[in-house]
Amino acid sequence: MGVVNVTPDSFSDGGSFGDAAEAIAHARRLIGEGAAIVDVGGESTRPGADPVPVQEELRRVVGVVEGVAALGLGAQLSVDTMKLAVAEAAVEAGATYVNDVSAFRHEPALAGLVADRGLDCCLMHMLGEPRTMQSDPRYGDVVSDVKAFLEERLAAAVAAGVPEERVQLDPGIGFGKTVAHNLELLRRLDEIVAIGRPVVLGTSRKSFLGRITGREAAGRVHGTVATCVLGFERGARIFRVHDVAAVADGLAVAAATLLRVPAEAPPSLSNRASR
Ligand code: HH2
Repeated sequence: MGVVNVTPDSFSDGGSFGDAAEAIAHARRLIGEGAAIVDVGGESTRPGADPVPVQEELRRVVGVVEGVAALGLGAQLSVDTMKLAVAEAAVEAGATYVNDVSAFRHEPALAGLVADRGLDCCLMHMLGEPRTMQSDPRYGDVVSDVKAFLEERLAAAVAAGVPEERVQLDPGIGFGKTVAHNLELLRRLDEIVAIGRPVVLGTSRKSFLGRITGREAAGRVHGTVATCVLGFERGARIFRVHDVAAVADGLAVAAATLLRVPAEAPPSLSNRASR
């Protein structure tokens, strides 16, 4: 899953693709590098971020989703939003996947849209909300707590009519978590995988990698690849990343080693071969 942030303030690439044409070109590049899903977002969720008004988020997102759909490159289009109105407009523009970091808590009616339109969705764990989530997050056992939360949100989505097969789950790396919490989740990711739904992992360029390597966001690509390979080994299968080419190489090697997937044609890279 390649990240396309159409925001002035995202933590690692804010302002890089604020213009729709640049964002569409970036999406094309990510698909060419092997992304099977493109995740378009118009609201930063970095720690301390302020909410974006719905009209502004619509303005940022809809034209980009439309433009990427018009490329006809076959990648699935995801909208990264907590807002029903933004998801509805993105779906009209061609999105078939809703990535909601609030897991349908911000606007529960989002579950109805996913159910009615037969969409895929990602439900993510977050402690608190972006503005305050990094101030002293605490858990009993972080993995058990995140797992219980995701099981509850999966049940809520199913109760709202979303087929279980449409739901993917994400432990929410960096969303109300210390460095130790993030590493514990990564180390024991198999316990989240055991819920039985595909697990999405979003470690890309995040600050815990900076705390370990001493690098700024753009220099965290090698650390990102390490986390994706560790996550793959523990059963995660969708990786939300900024640096698709590097991660796709890491995952191709991991898949060839662990799954004996033929080295020259891993499914995750079939896009790359043909574009
Ligand atoms: N992380 C971010 C945003 N959306 N969605 C899922 N499912 N999982 C994640 O880990 C996740 C996410 C934050 O990263 P980014 O989009 O690069 O930054 P920002 O929120 O500042 O735009």
